[in-house]
Amino acid sequence: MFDALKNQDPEIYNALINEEKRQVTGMELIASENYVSPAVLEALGTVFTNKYSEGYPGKRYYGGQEYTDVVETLAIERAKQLFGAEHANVQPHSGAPANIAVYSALLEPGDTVMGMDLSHGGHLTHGHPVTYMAHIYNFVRYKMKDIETGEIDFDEMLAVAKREKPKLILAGFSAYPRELDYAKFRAIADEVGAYCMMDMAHIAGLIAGKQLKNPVDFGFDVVTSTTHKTLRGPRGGLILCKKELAQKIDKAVFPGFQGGPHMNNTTAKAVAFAEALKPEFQEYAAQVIRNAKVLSETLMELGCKLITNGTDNHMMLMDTITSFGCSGQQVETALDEVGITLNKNMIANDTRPPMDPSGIRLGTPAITTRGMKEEEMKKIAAWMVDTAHHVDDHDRLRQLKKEVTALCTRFPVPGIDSNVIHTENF
Ligand code: DSN
Repeated sequence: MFDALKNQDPEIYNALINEEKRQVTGMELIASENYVSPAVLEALGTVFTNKYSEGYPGKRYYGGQEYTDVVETLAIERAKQLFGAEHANVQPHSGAPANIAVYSALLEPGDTVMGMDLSHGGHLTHGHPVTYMAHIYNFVRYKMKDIETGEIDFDEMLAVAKREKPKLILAGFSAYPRELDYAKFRAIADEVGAYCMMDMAHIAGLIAGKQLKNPVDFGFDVVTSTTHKTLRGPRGGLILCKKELAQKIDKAVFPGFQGGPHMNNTTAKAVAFAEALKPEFQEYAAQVIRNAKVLSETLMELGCKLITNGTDNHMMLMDTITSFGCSGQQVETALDEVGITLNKNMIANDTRPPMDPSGIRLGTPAITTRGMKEEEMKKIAAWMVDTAHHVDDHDRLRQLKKEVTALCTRFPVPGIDSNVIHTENF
Protein backbone atom coordinates (compact mmCIF):
# COMPACT_ATOMS: atom_id res chain seq x y z
CA MET A 1 0.00 0.00 0.00
CA PHE A 2 1.10 3.59 -0.67
CA ASP A 3 4.07 2.41 -2.77
CA ALA A 4 4.06 5.47 -5.04
CA LEU A 5 3.95 7.81 -2.05
CA LYS A 6 6.67 5.90 -0.24
CA ASN A 7 9.06 6.13 -3.19
CA GLN A 8 8.28 9.67 -4.20
CA ASP A 9 7.75 11.51 -0.91
CA PRO A 10 9.14 9.75 2.16
CA GLU A 11 8.48 12.72 4.47
CA ILE A 12 4.75 12.67 3.77
CA TYR A 13 4.72 8.86 3.74
CA ASN A 14 6.31 8.76 7.21
CA ALA A 15 3.79 11.26 8.57
CA LEU A 16 1.00 9.12 7.14
CA ILE A 17 2.30 5.91 8.69
CA ASN A 18 2.78 7.69 12.02
CA GLU A 19 -0.82 8.91 11.85
CA GLU A 20 -1.99 5.37 11.09
CA LYS A 21 -0.03 4.16 14.09
CA ARG A 22 -1.55 6.89 16.26
CA GLN A 23 -5.05 5.93 15.15
CA VAL A 24 -4.45 2.20 15.74
CA THR A 25 -2.79 2.47 19.15
CA GLY A 26 -4.89 5.32 20.56
CA MET A 27 -8.43 5.64 21.88
CA GLU A 28 -10.44 8.17 19.85
CA LEU A 29 -13.07 9.82 22.00
CA ILE A 30 -13.50 13.08 20.08
CA ALA A 31 -17.28 13.16 19.68
CA SER A 32 -17.15 14.52 16.14
CA GLU A 33 -14.68 11.98 14.73
CA ASN A 34 -15.09 8.52 13.26
CA TYR A 35 -13.35 5.95 11.02
CA VAL A 36 -14.65 5.58 7.47
CA SER A 37 -14.96 2.19 5.81
CA PRO A 38 -12.34 0.91 3.35
CA ALA A 39 -14.83 1.53 0.50
CA VAL A 40 -15.32 5.19 1.51
CA LEU A 41 -11.56 5.61 1.81
CA GLU A 42 -11.06 4.09 -1.66
CA ALA A 43 -13.71 6.36 -3.18
CA LEU A 44 -11.95 9.42 -1.74
CA GLY A 45 -8.66 8.57 -3.36
CA THR A 46 -9.93 8.26 -6.94
CA VAL A 47 -9.56 10.18 -10.19
CA PHE A 48 -12.84 11.96 -9.49
CA THR A 49 -10.57 14.43 -7.70
CA ASN A 50 -9.31 15.48 -11.15
CA LYS A 51 -12.68 16.77 -12.35
CA TYR A 52 -14.28 20.21 -12.28
CA SER A 53 -18.11 19.96 -12.16
CA GLU A 54 -19.56 23.42 -11.49
CA GLY A 55 -23.33 23.26 -11.70
CA TYR A 56 -25.59 20.30 -10.98
CA PRO A 57 -26.24 16.96 -12.74
CA GLY A 58 -27.47 17.63 -16.29
CA LYS A 59 -26.67 21.38 -16.00
CA ARG A 60 -22.90 21.78 -15.80
CA TYR A 61 -20.60 24.53 -16.98
CA TYR A 62 -17.84 22.18 -18.23
CA GLY A 63 -17.91 19.10 -20.45
CA GLY A 64 -17.00 15.53 -19.58
CA GLN A 65 -19.63 15.03 -16.88
CA GLU A 66 -21.04 11.60 -17.85
CA TYR A 67 -19.74 9.90 -14.72
CA THR A 68 -19.70 12.79 -12.27
CA ASP A 69 -23.42 13.11 -13.01
CA VAL A 70 -23.84 9.42 -12.15
CA VAL A 71 -22.17 9.73 -8.76
CA GLU A 72 -23.73 13.06 -7.76
CA THR A 73 -27.22 11.84 -8.73
CA LEU A 74 -26.69 8.68 -6.69
CA ALA A 75 -25.46 10.74 -3.73
CA ILE A 76 -28.53 13.02 -3.94
CA GLU A 77 -31.03 10.16 -4.24
CA ARG A 78 -29.42 8.18 -1.42
CA ALA A 79 -29.36 11.22 0.89
CA LYS A 80 -33.04 11.91 0.19
CA GLN A 81 -33.93 8.29 0.89
CA LEU A 82 -31.83 8.14 4.05
CA PHE A 83 -33.56 11.11 5.68
CA GLY A 84 -36.92 11.15 3.85
CA ALA A 85 -36.10 14.59 2.41
CA GLU A 86 -37.68 16.25 -0.63
CA HIS A 87 -34.40 17.76 -1.84
CA ALA A 88 -30.70 17.27 -1.14
CA ASN A 89 -27.63 19.30 -2.05
CA VAL A 90 -24.47 17.21 -1.57
CA GLN A 91 -21.93 19.83 -2.66
CA PRO A 92 -21.13 21.80 0.54
CA HIS A 93 -17.47 21.32 1.32
CA SER A 94 -18.26 20.94 5.00
CA GLY A 95 -20.74 21.88 7.73
CA ALA A 96 -19.77 25.55 8.09
CA PRO A 97 -20.16 26.28 4.36
CA ALA A 98 -23.48 24.39 4.40
CA ASN A 99 -24.81 26.63 7.19
CA ILE A 100 -23.52 29.80 5.56
CA ALA A 101 -25.09 28.83 2.23
CA VAL A 102 -28.46 28.37 3.96
CA TYR A 103 -28.20 31.79 5.63
CA SER A 104 -27.42 33.41 2.31
CA ALA A 105 -30.29 31.54 0.60
CA LEU A 106 -32.96 32.50 3.13
CA LEU A 107 -31.84 35.77 4.72
CA GLU A 108 -30.94 39.35 3.87
CA PRO A 109 -27.99 41.05 5.60
CA GLY A 110 -29.18 42.38 8.96
CA ASP A 111 -31.86 39.70 9.41
CA THR A 112 -32.15 38.05 12.81
CA VAL A 113 -31.33 34.39 13.48
CA MET A 114 -32.11 32.64 16.75
CA GLY A 115 -29.68 29.89 17.76
CA MET A 116 -28.49 27.97 20.81
CA ASP A 117 -26.11 29.86 23.10
CA LEU A 118 -22.55 28.75 22.39
CA SER A 119 -21.70 27.80 25.98
CA HIS A 120 -24.94 25.79 26.15
CA GLY A 121 -23.93 23.69 23.14
CA GLY A 122 -24.41 25.78 19.99
CA HIS A 123 -21.82 25.87 17.21
CA LEU A 124 -19.51 28.68 16.05
CA THR A 125 -21.52 29.02 12.82
CA HIS A 126 -24.67 29.58 14.87
CA GLY A 127 -23.49 33.11 15.48
CA HIS A 128 -20.33 33.31 17.54
CA PRO A 129 -19.04 36.90 17.51
CA VAL A 130 -15.67 35.77 16.08
CA THR A 131 -17.32 34.58 12.84
CA TYR A 132 -17.83 36.70 9.75
CA MET A 133 -21.52 35.69 9.75
CA ALA A 134 -21.96 37.51 13.05
CA HIS A 135 -21.09 40.74 11.21
CA ILE A 136 -23.73 40.09 8.56
CA TYR A 137 -26.68 38.77 10.55
CA ASN A 138 -28.07 39.59 13.98
CA PHE A 139 -27.86 36.46 16.14
CA VAL A 140 -29.98 36.11 19.26
CA ARG A 141 -29.84 33.24 21.73
CA TYR A 142 -31.79 30.62 23.58
CA LYS A 143 -30.41 28.47 26.38
CA MET A 144 -31.10 25.47 28.57
CA LYS A 145 -33.59 26.18 31.32
CA ASP A 146 -32.11 23.57 33.59
CA ILE A 147 -28.54 22.40 33.12
CA GLU A 148 -29.25 19.40 35.36
CA THR A 149 -31.66 17.97 32.74
CA GLY A 150 -30.73 19.83 29.57
CA GLU A 151 -34.32 20.99 29.09
CA ILE A 152 -34.43 23.91 26.64
CA ASP A 153 -36.12 27.07 27.92
CA PHE A 154 -38.94 27.18 25.36
CA ASP A 155 -40.88 29.86 27.29
CA GLU A 156 -37.96 32.26 27.11
CA MET A 157 -37.34 31.21 23.51
CA LEU A 158 -40.89 32.16 22.55
CA ALA A 159 -40.67 35.47 24.42
CA VAL A 160 -37.35 36.36 22.71
CA ALA A 161 -38.70 35.22 19.34
CA LYS A 162 -41.77 37.46 19.70
CA ARG A 163 -39.58 40.41 20.66
CA GLU A 164 -36.72 39.94 18.17
CA LYS A 165 -38.73 38.50 15.25
CA PRO A 166 -36.06 36.13 13.87
CA LYS A 167 -36.42 35.14 10.23
CA LEU A 168 -34.73 31.82 11.02
CA ILE A 169 -34.87 29.64 14.14
CA LEU A 170 -31.97 27.27 14.36
CA ALA A 171 -31.94 24.01 16.29
CA GLY A 172 -28.78 21.93 16.57
CA PHE A 173 -25.54 21.86 18.47
CA SER A 174 -22.00 20.62 18.72
CA ALA A 175 -21.96 20.12 22.49
CA TYR A 176 -25.37 19.09 23.82
CA PRO A 177 -26.11 15.55 24.99
CA ARG A 178 -29.90 15.49 24.92
CA GLU A 179 -32.64 14.82 22.36
CA LEU A 180 -34.45 17.92 21.04
CA ASP A 181 -38.20 18.54 21.07
CA TYR A 182 -38.53 19.38 17.37
CA ALA A 183 -42.29 19.93 17.53
CA LYS A 184 -41.73 22.85 19.94
CA PHE A 185 -39.11 24.45 17.67
CA ARG A 186 -41.51 24.15 14.71
CA ALA A 187 -44.41 25.59 16.72
CA ILE A 188 -42.41 28.65 17.85
CA ALA A 189 -41.12 29.21 14.31
CA ASP A 190 -44.71 29.05 13.02
CA GLU A 191 -45.91 31.46 15.69
CA VAL A 192 -43.40 34.15 14.65
CA GLY A 193 -43.34 33.31 10.92
CA ALA A 194 -39.71 32.10 10.86
CA TYR A 195 -37.99 29.40 8.85
CA CYS A 196 -37.09 26.40 10.99
CA MET A 197 -33.64 24.88 10.49
CA MET A 198 -31.79 22.03 12.18
CA ASP A 199 -28.02 21.55 12.11
CA MET A 200 -27.85 17.80 12.73
CA ALA A 201 -24.10 17.46 12.04
CA HIS A 202 -23.36 15.64 15.28
CA ILE A 203 -26.28 13.25 15.26
CA ALA A 204 -26.91 12.64 11.54
CA GLY A 205 -25.77 9.02 11.82
CA LEU A 206 -28.00 8.39 14.82
CA ILE A 207 -30.96 9.83 12.88
CA ALA A 208 -30.07 7.88 9.73
CA GLY A 209 -29.73 4.78 11.91
CA LYS A 210 -33.23 5.42 13.26
CA GLN A 211 -32.17 5.80 16.89
CA LEU A 212 -33.03 9.49 17.28
CA LYS A 213 -35.96 11.54 15.98
CA ASN A 214 -35.68 13.00 12.49
CA PRO A 215 -36.30 16.78 12.17
CA VAL A 216 -37.45 16.26 8.56
CA ASP A 217 -40.49 14.41 9.99
CA PHE A 218 -41.40 17.52 11.98
CA GLY A 219 -41.64 19.78 8.93
CA PHE A 220 -38.30 21.57 9.31
CA ASP A 221 -37.67 23.74 6.26
CA VAL A 222 -33.94 23.02 6.11
CA VAL A 223 -31.64 20.47 7.72
CA THR A 224 -27.86 20.77 7.41
CA SER A 225 -25.18 18.28 8.32
CA THR A 226 -21.62 17.22 8.01
CA THR A 227 -21.11 13.76 6.57
CA HIS A 228 -18.08 12.71 8.62
CA LYS A 229 -19.26 12.49 12.22
CA THR A 230 -21.74 9.81 13.37
CA LEU A 231 -22.77 9.43 9.70
CA ARG A 232 -19.32 7.90 9.10
CA GLY A 233 -18.70 9.32 5.63
CA PRO A 234 -15.93 11.47 4.16
CA ARG A 235 -15.35 15.03 5.36
CA GLY A 236 -18.09 17.10 3.78
CA GLY A 237 -21.42 18.86 4.13
CA LEU A 238 -25.02 18.20 3.19
CA ILE A 239 -28.18 20.33 2.95
CA LEU A 240 -31.69 18.84 2.94
CA CYS A 241 -34.70 21.05 2.31
CA LYS A 242 -38.29 21.28 1.23
CA LYS A 243 -38.90 21.26 -2.52
CA GLU A 244 -40.01 24.89 -2.59
CA LEU A 245 -36.61 26.01 -1.24
CA ALA A 246 -34.55 23.74 -3.51
CA GLN A 247 -33.72 26.32 -6.15
CA LYS A 248 -32.73 28.99 -3.61
CA ILE A 249 -30.51 26.54 -1.72
CA ASP A 250 -28.84 25.17 -4.85
CA LYS A 251 -28.14 28.67 -6.17
CA ALA A 252 -26.74 29.74 -2.81
CA VAL A 253 -24.29 26.81 -2.72
CA PHE A 254 -23.23 27.30 -6.34
CA PRO A 255 -22.61 29.88 -7.75
CA GLY A 256 -23.50 31.94 -4.67
CA PHE A 257 -20.93 30.71 -2.22
CA GLN A 258 -18.76 27.84 -3.48
CA GLY A 259 -16.91 27.08 -6.69
CA GLY A 260 -16.41 23.59 -8.05
CA PRO A 261 -17.63 20.70 -5.91
CA HIS A 262 -15.08 18.14 -4.72
CA MET A 263 -16.23 15.19 -6.79
CA ASN A 264 -14.10 12.60 -5.01
CA ASN A 265 -15.81 13.63 -1.76
CA THR A 266 -19.21 13.51 -3.45
CA THR A 267 -18.39 9.97 -4.63
CA ALA A 268 -17.39 8.94 -1.13
CA LYS A 269 -20.55 10.56 0.28
CA ALA A 270 -22.64 8.39 -2.07
CA VAL A 271 -20.81 5.28 -0.81
CA ALA A 272 -21.31 6.27 2.83
CA PHE A 273 -25.03 7.02 2.32
CA ALA A 274 -25.47 3.53 0.82
CA GLU A 275 -23.76 2.06 3.89
CA ALA A 276 -26.02 4.05 6.20
CA LEU A 277 -29.09 2.70 4.39
CA LYS A 278 -28.17 -0.85 5.40
CA PRO A 279 -29.76 -2.51 8.47
CA GLU A 280 -26.26 -3.01 10.00
CA PHE A 281 -25.95 0.75 10.29
CA GLN A 282 -29.01 0.85 12.55
CA GLU A 283 -27.30 -1.64 14.83
CA TYR A 284 -24.15 0.52 14.77
CA ALA A 285 -26.13 3.64 15.73
CA ALA A 286 -27.89 1.75 18.54
CA GLN A 287 -24.54 0.52 19.89
CA VAL A 288 -23.10 4.07 19.79
CA ILE A 289 -25.89 5.16 22.14
CA ARG A 290 -25.69 2.05 24.35
CA ASN A 291 -21.95 2.63 24.71
CA ALA A 292 -22.46 6.32 25.53
CA LYS A 293 -25.00 5.41 28.21
CA VAL A 294 -22.69 2.86 29.87
CA LEU A 295 -19.70 5.21 29.64
CA SER A 296 -21.66 8.12 31.15
CA GLU A 297 -23.23 6.00 33.91
CA THR A 298 -19.85 4.52 34.86
CA LEU A 299 -18.21 7.96 34.90
CA MET A 300 -20.96 9.25 37.19
CA GLU A 301 -20.66 6.19 39.48
CA LEU A 302 -16.96 7.05 39.74
CA GLY A 303 -17.82 10.56 40.94
CA CYS A 304 -17.75 12.60 37.72
CA LYS A 305 -20.14 15.50 37.18
CA LEU A 306 -21.71 15.30 33.72
CA ILE A 307 -23.61 18.23 32.26
CA THR A 308 -27.32 17.24 32.16
CA ASN A 309 -26.36 14.17 34.23
CA GLY A 310 -26.13 11.79 31.29
CA THR A 311 -26.76 11.54 27.58
CA ASP A 312 -29.39 10.61 24.99
CA ASN A 313 -26.98 10.60 22.07
CA HIS A 314 -23.31 9.78 21.45
CA MET A 315 -21.68 12.54 23.49
CA MET A 316 -21.01 13.60 27.05
CA LEU A 317 -19.80 16.84 28.60
CA MET A 318 -17.96 16.70 31.88
CA ASP A 319 -17.40 19.47 34.39
CA THR A 320 -13.77 18.65 35.22
CA ILE A 321 -13.39 21.40 37.82
CA THR A 322 -16.20 19.92 39.92
CA SER A 323 -15.16 16.32 39.15
CA PHE A 324 -11.41 16.56 39.74
CA GLY A 325 -10.43 20.14 40.54
CA CYS A 326 -8.64 20.25 37.14
CA SER A 327 -9.39 22.37 34.09
CA GLY A 328 -10.49 20.78 30.83
CA GLN A 329 -7.05 21.55 29.38
CA GLN A 330 -5.24 19.75 32.22
CA VAL A 331 -7.42 16.67 31.78
CA GLU A 332 -7.10 16.73 27.96
CA THR A 333 -3.29 16.93 28.24
CA ALA A 334 -3.04 14.08 30.76
CA LEU A 335 -5.38 11.90 28.68
CA ASP A 336 -3.28 12.64 25.58
CA GLU A 337 -0.34 11.22 27.50
CA VAL A 338 -2.19 7.92 28.02
CA GLY A 339 -3.40 7.73 24.41
CA ILE A 340 -7.01 8.79 25.06
CA THR A 341 -7.92 11.66 22.73
CA LEU A 342 -10.76 14.08 23.46
CA ASN A 343 -11.21 17.84 23.63
CA LYS A 344 -11.46 20.49 26.31
CA ASN A 345 -14.82 22.21 26.11
CA MET A 346 -16.73 25.12 27.62
CA ILE A 347 -19.60 24.09 29.87
CA ALA A 348 -22.83 26.01 30.33
CA ASN A 349 -22.23 29.51 31.78
CA ASP A 350 -18.48 28.80 31.90
CA THR A 351 -16.48 31.58 33.52
CA ARG A 352 -13.12 30.24 32.29
CA PRO A 353 -11.62 31.12 28.87
CA PRO A 354 -12.21 28.88 25.81
CA MET A 355 -8.54 27.74 25.70
CA ASP A 356 -8.66 26.67 29.36
CA PRO A 357 -12.32 25.91 30.05
CA SER A 358 -14.03 24.02 32.85
CA GLY A 359 -14.85 20.86 30.98
CA ILE A 360 -14.22 18.21 28.38
CA ARG A 361 -16.37 16.69 25.65
CA LEU A 362 -16.22 13.04 24.63
CA GLY A 363 -18.18 10.60 22.52
CA THR A 364 -18.47 7.00 21.36
CA PRO A 365 -18.86 6.99 17.52
CA ALA A 366 -15.25 6.09 16.68
CA ILE A 367 -14.66 3.45 19.35
CA THR A 368 -17.99 1.83 18.46
CA THR A 369 -16.89 1.58 14.82
CA ARG A 370 -13.85 -0.37 16.08
CA GLY A 371 -16.20 -2.85 17.74
CA MET A 372 -15.87 -1.78 21.37
CA LYS A 373 -18.87 -2.52 23.55
CA GLU A 374 -20.19 -2.07 27.10
CA GLU A 375 -17.34 -3.96 28.76
CA GLU A 376 -14.72 -1.70 27.16
CA MET A 377 -16.72 1.42 28.14
CA LYS A 378 -16.36 0.52 31.81
CA LYS A 379 -12.58 0.17 31.41
CA ILE A 380 -12.34 3.48 29.56
CA ALA A 381 -14.27 5.30 32.31
CA ALA A 382 -11.94 3.85 34.95
CA TRP A 383 -8.82 4.86 32.95
CA MET A 384 -10.15 8.38 32.47
CA VAL A 385 -10.80 8.87 36.17
CA ASP A 386 -7.45 7.30 37.12
CA THR A 387 -5.72 9.66 34.68
CA ALA A 388 -7.52 12.74 35.97
CA HIS A 389 -6.46 11.85 39.51
CA HIS A 390 -2.81 11.55 38.41
CA VAL A 391 -2.34 14.44 35.98
CA ASP A 392 1.21 15.07 37.24
CA ASP A 393 2.21 11.46 37.97
CA HIS A 394 3.95 10.52 34.72
CA ASP A 395 4.91 7.01 35.88
CA ARG A 396 1.24 6.23 36.47
CA LEU A 397 0.29 7.80 33.13
CA ARG A 398 2.93 5.67 31.32
CA GLN A 399 1.47 2.53 32.90
CA LEU A 400 -2.05 3.56 31.87
CA LYS A 401 -0.86 4.20 28.32
CA LYS A 402 0.35 0.59 28.07
CA GLU A 403 -3.06 -0.67 29.15
CA VAL A 404 -4.89 1.63 26.71
CA THR A 405 -2.63 0.60 23.81
CA ALA A 406 -3.04 -3.09 24.61
CA LEU A 407 -6.83 -2.75 24.41
CA CYS A 408 -6.80 -0.59 21.28
CA THR A 409 -4.61 -2.96 19.28
CA ARG A 410 -7.25 -5.69 19.80
CA PHE A 411 -9.79 -3.59 17.85
CA PRO A 412 -8.67 -2.91 14.25
CA VAL A 413 -9.26 0.44 12.59
CA PRO A 414 -11.12 0.00 9.26
CA GLY A 415 -8.92 0.88 6.30
CA ILE A 416 -5.61 0.58 8.17
CA ASP A 417 -3.40 -2.37 7.36
CA SER A 418 -1.95 -3.18 10.79
CA ASN A 419 0.85 -5.17 9.12
CA VAL A 420 2.30 -1.97 7.72
CA ILE A 421 2.35 -0.47 11.19
CA HIS A 422 4.03 -3.48 12.72
CA THR A 423 6.58 -4.07 10.00
CA GLU A 424 7.79 -0.48 9.59
CA ASN A 425 10.65 0.67 11.78
CA PHE A 426 9.11 2.98 14.32
N1 DSN B 1 -15.37 20.64 14.99
C1 DSN B 1 -16.70 20.08 15.11
C2 DSN B 1 -16.93 19.45 16.42
O1 DSN B 1 -15.97 18.93 16.97
O2 DSN B 1 -18.04 19.43 16.91
C3 DSN B 1 -17.77 21.05 14.81
O3 DSN B 1 -17.39 21.98 13.88
